[in-house]
Amino acid sequence: MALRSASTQLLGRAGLLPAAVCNAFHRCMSTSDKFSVEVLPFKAHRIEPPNNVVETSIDELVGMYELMYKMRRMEIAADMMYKAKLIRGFCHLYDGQEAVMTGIEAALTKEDAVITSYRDHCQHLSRGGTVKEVMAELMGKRDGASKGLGGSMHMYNRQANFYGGNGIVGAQIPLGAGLAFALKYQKKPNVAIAMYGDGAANQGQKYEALNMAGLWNLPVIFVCENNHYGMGTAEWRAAKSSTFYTRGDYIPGLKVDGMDVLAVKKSMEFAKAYALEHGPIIMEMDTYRYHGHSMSDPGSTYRTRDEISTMRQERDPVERVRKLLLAKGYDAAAIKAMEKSVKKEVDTAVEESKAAAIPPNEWLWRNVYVAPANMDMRTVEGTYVQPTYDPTYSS
Ligand SMILES: Cc1ncc(C[n+]2csc(CCOP(=O)(O)OP(=O)(O)O)c2C)c(N)n1
Ligand SMILES: [Mg+2]
Repeated sequence: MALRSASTQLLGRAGLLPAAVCNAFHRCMSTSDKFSVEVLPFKAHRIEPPNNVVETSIDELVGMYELMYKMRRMEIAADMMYKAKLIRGFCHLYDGQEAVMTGIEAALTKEDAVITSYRDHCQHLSRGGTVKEVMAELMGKRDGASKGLGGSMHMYNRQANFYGGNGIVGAQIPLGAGLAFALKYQKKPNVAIAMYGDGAANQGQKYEALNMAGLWNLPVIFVCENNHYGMGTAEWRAAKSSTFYTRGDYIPGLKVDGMDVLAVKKSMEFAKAYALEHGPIIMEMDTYRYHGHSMSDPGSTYRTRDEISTMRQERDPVERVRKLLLAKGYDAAAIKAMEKSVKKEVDTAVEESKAAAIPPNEWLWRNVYVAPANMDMRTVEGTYVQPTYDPTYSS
């Protein structure tokens, strides 16, 4: 599926985006023309890997760039809002890892299911959600993705088959296998993506999920986002074997450059076809998070500043696509125009979220099956109330 967002199309219609590009030798092509790009070869376990040549087009790259740039700006805005104490509690940012979700999405339709960990803001965007929904949820406002009742770790969008946002490390892995079971049971031509980190990859529940998924040939793609740290613990300190793509034993696996959106797209197209025909596969995405584990972690006590800046300079996933677009002759001014429009969208989402209302007190009891007896609720202002029990969603 080509990624091309509504605002890119608007820019295009307004004549801000070029319909054709010409290189230094004045060879011109349409922005929908296909061309090939070489990516790093894939490493494989118990499977013949696909080749490392990826077909793409300017249109697709522009869509990918816009989505990744939006993810980046949104996470930077979230960092600022957190420091201004407008966002509280847990908050795990995704900047650095944008190519993983963007590349996955390029190989899927919204009929495929996605489930992930607490690092979930950008998945909500890629599944078709808005910056405003994420920002308002982060600020605990009723316009948020989960009506302000979940916060950072609980984005959710049932219509787009996005099953969230899970705060318990690894919990989403068996749930992902369950989603695949449902898809197979309903005879749908779709896969489930279960995303987890290198830390979660050592958990027992992952191996139980792999066993069931392998036994029943479930169409599930286990995506290990290896950002090389679980909180402040480096992978080598926690894992006897950190070749996570081989850790499924009887389940095949691929290792992919997760900082290259085209490598991710190509590998995921392959994985989807494989999973539909044969069953589970593990994809290890080699990636990196720029921020600390969460907002309470400065992120520089267990790794060097040098490591972070080298990664930014040499492997940044957003910059990689921008450079590729420019190398293909795409107009720098068109990129600037798009960036400006994304920044505006993020700024507006921040302002609207600040101004939005908090959920009414009684919403807290909405998803509770039994009326809480004489239970006090502490409000945002620090007072105590006993809201009415109304599970009917009437308001
Ligand atoms: C069952 C459980 N144990 C511990 C925690 C605390 N915890 C939250 S995130 C995390 C590290 C996970 O690292 P990784 O799987 O690599 O994911 P990343 O944060 O790097 O995306 C830990 C230990 C938790 N939320 N749940
Ligand atoms: Mg990790």
